[in-house]
Amino acid sequence: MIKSVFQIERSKYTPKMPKALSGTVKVVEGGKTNSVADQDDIKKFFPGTYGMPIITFEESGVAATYPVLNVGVILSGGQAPGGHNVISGLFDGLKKLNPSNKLFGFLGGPAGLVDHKYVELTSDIIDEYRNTGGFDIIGSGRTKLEETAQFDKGIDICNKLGIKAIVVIGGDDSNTNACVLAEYYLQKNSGIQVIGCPKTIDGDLKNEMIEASFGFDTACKTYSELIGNIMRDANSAKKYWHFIKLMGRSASHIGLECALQSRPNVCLISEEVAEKKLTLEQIVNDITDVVVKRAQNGETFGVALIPEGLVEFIPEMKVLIDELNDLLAEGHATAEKFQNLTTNTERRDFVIDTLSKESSKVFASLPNGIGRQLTLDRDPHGNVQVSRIETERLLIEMVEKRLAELRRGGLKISFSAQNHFFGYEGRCAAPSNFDSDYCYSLGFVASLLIANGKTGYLSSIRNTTAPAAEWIPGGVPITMMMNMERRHGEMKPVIQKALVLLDGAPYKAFAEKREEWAIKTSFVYPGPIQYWGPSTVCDATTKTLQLERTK
Ligand code: FBP
Repeated sequence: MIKSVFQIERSKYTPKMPKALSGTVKVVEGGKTNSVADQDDIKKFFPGTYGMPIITFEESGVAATYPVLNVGVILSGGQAPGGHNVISGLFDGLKKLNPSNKLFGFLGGPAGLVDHKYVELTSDIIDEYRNTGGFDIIGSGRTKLEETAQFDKGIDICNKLGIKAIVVIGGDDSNTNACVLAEYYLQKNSGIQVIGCPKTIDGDLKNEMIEASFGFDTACKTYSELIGNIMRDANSAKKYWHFIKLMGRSASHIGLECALQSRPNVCLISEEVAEKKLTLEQIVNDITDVVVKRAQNGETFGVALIPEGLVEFIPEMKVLIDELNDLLAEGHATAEKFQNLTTNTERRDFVIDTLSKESSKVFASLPNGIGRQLTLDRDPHGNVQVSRIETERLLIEMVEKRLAELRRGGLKISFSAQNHFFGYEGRCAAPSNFDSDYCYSLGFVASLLIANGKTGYLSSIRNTTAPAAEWIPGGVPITMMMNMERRHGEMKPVIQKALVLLDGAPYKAFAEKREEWAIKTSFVYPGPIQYWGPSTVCDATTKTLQLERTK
């Protein structure tokens, strides 16, 4: 593999670790735990793994020996910076426990476990990937592990390779599946443990015990750098409004964090849109107001941040999307009819005729391109692929329309817009110091959870706004994060997604300032992630984490 000068130097970085992990550790168990909601139901689904205690690892100073064990690792879902460090931390942790331990990587995500595609990860391979972005060491995928036939195929390959534990590096859906797998393997007495690691740039796998999902830090810093650059360009040329859609399938954490870092003129928060039941028209009118006020101050430019998941939070769009999901659901007669139509016009007309009156009106009011994007295939979890819906273009078009109306009433202002989508640019960036350190420790802790016989746990590192030496390593039972939710028409136990809290410190900090930022140009230019230099720059955590932890 040909490496850039940066990669060569960065590969020498030694992730900082909690002091508690420097020698041998002892397990300290807390009290029994409960799920965040629906305790009776969750208990029924997870009789073996429900109620387990929270675990903390503390320095023991007592030498310990561990029997040889083989472990399998899976990268699941979207890429997030730091995944390679989770794997290198896991590898180093296993080798420290017993140099004869082996780590196998299942290829291409959960499908690798089912299809028996794997590679043994040796130090030669691991060393190539230390402190690098991406998931290319073994690849990732979105195959859902949910059927017992898949679980049993997993047992076959684990038995063949002598694997005693599987580590699933994934988001809320993947770790929900990891917990189901842990329970199944426990009930079957298979002797295979399952441990999860909290991954996703979206930042929505977090709670009291999991302070952040890895990748969020690097992705937000990367987007904020780009947003800052665009702001400076906007402020120099003074002729464009830039509408920037930011990744985050559902929650608006990324948009909010980037807003706190860069101070845009507009930043929509999907959770607020849902809470206030704002219509698309109201959203457009609000943005137009800012455009007009700024133009009247002579500032015919601006930056608006749009969360990727917005459309699903606008009440009338949510109803429309739910209806489209049913209409296009696999096996439904309407889906078959839709697929058999050949032209876009036929498909659009069919959808308009089949939807309820209200949704049909909403669908018909959307530009053709957006309508088409809303009918594209769903992901394996049944979600609309919001990254393929050009909400930023939709909003530009609608603001232009609204301004045309105002111009007819005599208003004289110009508006010229550029659209951007920042998503994939940030998902595989070289992990920041925070993500390099955090991920390495998460992987290392996973090896300790395994060595101590745990299953159904998520690897956890707490106290993350303190220097890494003071971080608290441990494990949290996955069942503790679960509640019951309707999925594909059925109530299912799932990890509760962490949306932006409107009474949370990050949102409040933004809401307090946004009116000022809207009218008065207050841009901040965060600049690129720094890997060498003063710790105040290199080790800074996200503003979200700082605000949440100082509440
Ligand atoms: P995960 O939840 O699996 O981490 O994925 C996050 C994400 O990057 C979202 O922000 C985005 O909507 C989605 O993946 C895009 O999916 P894909 O990679 O399949 O295009």
